[in-house]
Amino acid sequence: MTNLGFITSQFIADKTYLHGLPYGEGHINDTYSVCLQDSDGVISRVILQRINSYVFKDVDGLMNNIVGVTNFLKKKIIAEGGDPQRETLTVIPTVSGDNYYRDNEGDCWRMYLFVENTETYQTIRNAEDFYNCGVSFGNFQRMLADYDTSGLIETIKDFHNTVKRFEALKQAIKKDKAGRAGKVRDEIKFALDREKDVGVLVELLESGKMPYRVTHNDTKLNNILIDKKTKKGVCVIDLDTVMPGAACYDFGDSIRFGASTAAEDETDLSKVSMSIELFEVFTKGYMSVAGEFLTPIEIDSLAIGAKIMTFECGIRFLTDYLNGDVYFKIHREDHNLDRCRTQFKLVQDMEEKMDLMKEIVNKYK
Ligand code: ADP
Ligand code: GN1
Ligand code: MG
Repeated sequence: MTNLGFITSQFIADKTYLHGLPYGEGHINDTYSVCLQDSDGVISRVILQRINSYVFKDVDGLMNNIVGVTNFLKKKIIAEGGDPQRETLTVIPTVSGDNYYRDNEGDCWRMYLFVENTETYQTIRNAEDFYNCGVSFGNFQRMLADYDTSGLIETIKDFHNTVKRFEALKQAIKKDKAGRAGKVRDEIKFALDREKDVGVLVELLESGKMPYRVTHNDTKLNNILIDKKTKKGVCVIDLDTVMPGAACYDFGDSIRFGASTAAEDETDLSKVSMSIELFEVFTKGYMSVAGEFLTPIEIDSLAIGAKIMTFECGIRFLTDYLNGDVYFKIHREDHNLDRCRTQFKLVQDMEEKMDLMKEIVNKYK
């Protein structure tokens, strides 16, 4: 069993470890909230994470990315009069000054300041809150617009290359490692019927028609810490996938998760749809910031980007299901299949609402 007290002491030696508890609902890393006490009896918390080394092979490069990006953001936040310890992540180094700690079993650990008085949502309760999320993710792209990408490694190659994701699905169907393909014929058909969509964004980027920007690439709702009182987005977290990408990746992934009327793993598909009201408030918030720097082609890509990001996520869940659940953490049988089904339901709904989605984007440009 992991000794969280020992791991914690590799980062903080002058406080007493009280306890550590699993925290959050991420699908990738193992996150703990760790309680500490100083010599005056003051209790504080930090975030301790075991980095998923199956997903992230180059932990040195990954942590250099995060330290580089957060240091850069801190300077901008200070210049804009914000709080650099609250509005971006703060990596706590190990006692020997490293960005992460590798334990005897080869697991890699990192520690962050705990951003207090915030919460994360799994689904949006109030449309206005989603407006604030749009502003935050728009601001994240804005603040990183002049970041020197030569120092960024690609932490997961071809992360949002939908063409390659589709290829991976075809391979998974062919190999059928977990013997599940027979059970998901409808989902496989749904995916294969949409092959024509998969190259749209890749083609725009690779032809140079659409610029690469520094994007977050995983802008789901629970990757933004929301102030408990003001309900404004405070801090964009989960910076593992900050890499060059298309602006619509971030817009699209936010819509995929946050504009859904149900949880990502809802089993009652009648509850799952893309709320056009939520789509509109997010678009309004995002465009209030990003409208200033996006090119017309990028603006045109937003609505279709939402659909493609959702489709891509659906095929990733399906691929993982066929491969035997090796990538995303699952908490029940068929969890990845349930997740795939919600994504495909959303795709179908977006196909019906696409004209309206485009009209809404145009309204705020
Ligand atoms: P994963 O990659 O597994 O999604 P995250 O980095 O997103 O991991 O962390 C999982 C959850 O932990 C987040 O959704 C959030 O609720 C919480 N969390 C992460 N970092 C912090 C932090 N610095 N302060 C407060 N909560 C955090
Ligand atoms: C993963 O790390 P987390 O839970 O925020 C995944 C995203 C998916 C998302 C689906 C590095 O995000 O790409 O969209 O699950 N992150 C990685 O919920 O693969
Ligand atoms: Mg996360």
